[in-house]
Amino acid sequence: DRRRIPFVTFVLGGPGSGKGTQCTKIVETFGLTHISAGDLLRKEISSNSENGSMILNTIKEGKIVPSEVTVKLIKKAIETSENDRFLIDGFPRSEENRIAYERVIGAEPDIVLFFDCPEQEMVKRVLNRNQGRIDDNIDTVKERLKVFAELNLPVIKHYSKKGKLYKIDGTGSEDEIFERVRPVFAALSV
Ligand code: UP5
Ligand code: MG
Repeated sequence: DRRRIPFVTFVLGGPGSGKGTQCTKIVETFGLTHISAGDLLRKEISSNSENGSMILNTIKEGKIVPSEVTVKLIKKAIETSENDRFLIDGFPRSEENRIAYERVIGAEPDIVLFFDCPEQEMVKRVLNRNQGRIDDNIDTVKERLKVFAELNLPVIKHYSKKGKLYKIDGTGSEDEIFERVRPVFAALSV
């Protein structure tokens, strides 16, 4: 039977901290549905939607797309899914994003994962990715790091105060990191 209110995990961390990589592993092991805000926005660009060029320019500059646009895409992804347990990856990126989400969805997330990783390691990973992302260049990465520190860290602090934050050491191999994540979901048995 479908839960009326879904179980939601926000997955946060700086650019290249391993959010997407770890979400894939969580999906494989625990069966949650992965909703990547960045992927939803990139899909909007490639589908030539009305907001496509605005989103492209915002991502190119490493800035944050207006909450209204992103929340709408996330809401649709939740509503069209058969699942009732979600990983929302790379969102909310600011207090404004957070407040817009909580207002529109009408609920707070159940838990928040934060992949804590040194800046130099994040830069190295992003610049090595080589998948043609328009924001994977040194200038945009610097801006993404700045925006993360200024606007996303306050969101992380907010959920820490609420006792919902799981801070995960984001250094080491992908498997080592996943062994730090595993107990979070194993204990919830969600
Ligand atoms: N890698 C992963 N784990 C590794 C490990 N342990 N050791 C060595 N290498 C590792 O990993 C990054 C790279 O590192 C990969 O090549 C991976 O193989 C390797 P990944 O798992 O992709 O890290 P992730 O944290 O997902 O990095 P990403 O670059 O996706 O993070 P961002 O937060 O920068 O990107 P996102 O797609 O979320 O957002 C992009 C832009 O969209 C934002 O800058 C913003 O402009 C816009 N946006 C919004 O405006 N609003 C939103 O809500 C979301 C996005
Ligand atoms: Mg990602």
